[in-house]
Amino acid sequence: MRLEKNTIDQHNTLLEQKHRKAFAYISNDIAQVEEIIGKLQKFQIAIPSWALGTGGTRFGRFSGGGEPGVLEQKIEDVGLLHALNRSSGAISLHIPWDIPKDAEKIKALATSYDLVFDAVNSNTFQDHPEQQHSYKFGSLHHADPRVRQQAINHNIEVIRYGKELGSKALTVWLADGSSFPGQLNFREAFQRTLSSLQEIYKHLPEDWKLLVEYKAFEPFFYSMTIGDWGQSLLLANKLGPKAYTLVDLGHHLPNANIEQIVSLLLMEQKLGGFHFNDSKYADDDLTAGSIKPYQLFLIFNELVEGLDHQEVDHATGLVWMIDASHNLKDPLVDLLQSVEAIKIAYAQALLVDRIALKQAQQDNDVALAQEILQAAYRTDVRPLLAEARLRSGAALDPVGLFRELKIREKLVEERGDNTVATGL
Ligand SMILES: [Mn+2]
Repeated sequence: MRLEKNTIDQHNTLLEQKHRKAFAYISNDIAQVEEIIGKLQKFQIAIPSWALGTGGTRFGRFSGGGEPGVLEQKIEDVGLLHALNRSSGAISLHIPWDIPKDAEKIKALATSYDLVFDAVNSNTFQDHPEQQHSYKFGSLHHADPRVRQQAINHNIEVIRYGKELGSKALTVWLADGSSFPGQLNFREAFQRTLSSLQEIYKHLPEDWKLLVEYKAFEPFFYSMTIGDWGQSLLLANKLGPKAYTLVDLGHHLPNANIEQIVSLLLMEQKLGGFHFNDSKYADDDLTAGSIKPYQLFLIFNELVEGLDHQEVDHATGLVWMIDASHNLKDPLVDLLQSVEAIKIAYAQALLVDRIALKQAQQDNDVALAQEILQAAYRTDVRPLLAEARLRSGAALDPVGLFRELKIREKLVEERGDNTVATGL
């Protein structure tokens, strides 16, 4: 289904008066309000094709109705999200879950929803029916050169699909590691990974990025071959200028200071992109901002500071993406909530009084530094986001309109009650 402009306009007309009041109240106090709204309008967060269906747990999967069964329907779902919030103008594909059989047609369909293709993702963390060698003991780090070559070829194929769709980045996340001491020679595993990535890097178009994602543990529980940002940065540095580190919020050991990692990667000009999600215990893949919204703000505080320091455009400087999987909520509502939480943290970070903060740091005025950060964090910026949406032609209340229009019920009518989206 497609959302018509007049449906959104009608919804907005009913809410506009209330919104105007809230917006006037907050914008009075913010000198740079127009600049912030402009930045919010520009800031887009890519939706991964695998987040549109209900995710599973290790113990089971409870599919919701009306899930997108084919790539065309996934694009349609992201189109719905983008129509509702005008902040999700990109889709990130996972190969081989979403192979574009007719790239031109797929591209035209995406364009009709005003969507572009973000990073393409390879998958060597599970076996696929047609492949010859198993990834049970890893892929790019595997001891057997035939397995490595198969994984390299897969990544080259993913680049080819991405080129056809106008994508500009390849994200590599490896489920390569070990679960028992002695299983792996760490140095050799790392070196094999590097030489495999070097092969893939050779096939990367000039204007592309190679994003190297890391993860502390899971699926392996003793070591991961790209386990932290240090290992990812080592690889990115050795690979060359097109290689970057990708930070997935859920891929750290508990209580890691992710904002400091972000700051230093930016300093090294090696932060390539982001996977947003939230977690309580491990890689829980919960809705962004649902558990630790202050951490999300602190991360954006460093992002804004670091990007401004290097005069990099916030919207285009990094690859921004959600990487979450939902097994309780409607995946579309959940994605709307994630995008909103990410943009709230971004808007709050834009509000930080940078000059005053710098002075407080210079003066070692610790209490004042905290006051400055928390003054921004405790500002209710939701009317700013709503105003940005209104000006972009999106809904003032995307989740409310989704429910009001009974979008899920309509998708169930169209697609059936017993659909299962490809993915996790
Ligand atoms: Mn990720």
